Amino acid sequence: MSTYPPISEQLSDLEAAQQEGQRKMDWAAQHMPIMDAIREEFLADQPFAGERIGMAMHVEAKTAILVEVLAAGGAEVAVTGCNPLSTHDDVSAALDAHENITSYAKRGVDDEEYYAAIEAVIHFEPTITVDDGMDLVAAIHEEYPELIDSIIGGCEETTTGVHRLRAMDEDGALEYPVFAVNDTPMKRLFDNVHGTGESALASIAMTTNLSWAGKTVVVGGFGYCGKGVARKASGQNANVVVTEVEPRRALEAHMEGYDVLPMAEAAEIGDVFITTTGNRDVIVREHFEAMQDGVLLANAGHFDIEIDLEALDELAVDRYEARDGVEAYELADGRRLNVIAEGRLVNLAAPIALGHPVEVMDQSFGVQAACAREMVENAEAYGPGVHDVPDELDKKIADIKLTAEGVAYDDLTDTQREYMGSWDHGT
Ligand code: RBV
Repeated sequence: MSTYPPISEQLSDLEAAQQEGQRKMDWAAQHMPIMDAIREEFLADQPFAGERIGMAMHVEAKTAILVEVLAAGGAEVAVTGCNPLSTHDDVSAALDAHENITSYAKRGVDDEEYYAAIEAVIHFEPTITVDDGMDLVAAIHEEYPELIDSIIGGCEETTTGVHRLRAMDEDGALEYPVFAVNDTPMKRLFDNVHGTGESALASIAMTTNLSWAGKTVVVGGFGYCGKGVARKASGQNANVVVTEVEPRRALEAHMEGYDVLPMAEAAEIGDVFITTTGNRDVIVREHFEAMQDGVLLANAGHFDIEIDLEALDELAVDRYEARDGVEAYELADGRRLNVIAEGRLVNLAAPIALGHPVEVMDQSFGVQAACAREMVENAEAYGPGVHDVPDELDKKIADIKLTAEGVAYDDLTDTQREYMGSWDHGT
């Protein structure tokens, strides 16, 4: 058994924390019609009776609703964080109070505690894993391969996790099936684009109390997240510069009307830098050297590797906390470069961060919940490796949301269906 204690054993005023956590969850739940509908289905059908679900996710109010809904479906759940700074301890405490849920998530953990909490979830011997970033899958394969036989499958929330899983799969090292939840239209066209765009900008604005209007905002990467950040920054009257390494994405950004520049040139003119690439070393020493006094540096990618903070630290002659969540690095000539939230996922790790808006997480977690069910009910259809989410299942989540919003849409007629399915209707 793991000796790492659940959150309830780590907080001093537990009751107050549980109450506040529950209040945050009640608010989120009011705006999650998809999760509401799925909860009803799960309560009736009990798809997870006898299953143990292990999760590593950002433990805040919306995620807590997903955890509760999985428990409502009959599962026992153990959960921990997927980022050392994104947990809301009060929400974690409220979850841990649930009869069938154990939460190990805590904000501000060091590396050792972070992995001890992951291990605690693994010791619970999950039959299903739900990851955001693949840390659970990795730890199980590396440290506890004997558990793999009893694991039915997993679900992965984010781009970086799916990327890691596909690399693992290509090496023949992934030994159980995992759904690429991130890659569904219902996830990435909304969560990655609107969710990241809105919440990254909101977190930076709230952390700094500075305006977007008239600023030059440099967006590193024009994937789904980068597109969202660029679009929302532009909507806030910023001048947007995009950096890219992929020619078609660079062209897409150019045709959208953004300036496209190499980072070395963007570094000289940017006021705010936001990385969204999922890759390392996007902003490095030569870029810091070229930057103007007072710039803001933030990362909206999953890991804290996009801005080379070690190099910045070496370059700096002084370092101090300029505001809550803002670390100023002062260079020899007096220029100050301000790093937000330690270069970690800014929309979740800044002190005031709340993660993506509730509505988009309702969609992403709707897909998660449906995928967990699909994995349990049709396990034999999925061998070891990364799997695309069945399209029908993704469409169903969209349909639930449209119904909740009172939006009606058309059906194909039989003639149309026949036409689309045939190849012999030429000129
Ligand atoms: N994300 N979760 C939240 N619970 O508030 N906000 C964003 C939340 C997820 C999002 O789906 C993204 O893919 C992932 O975090 C990156 O770690």
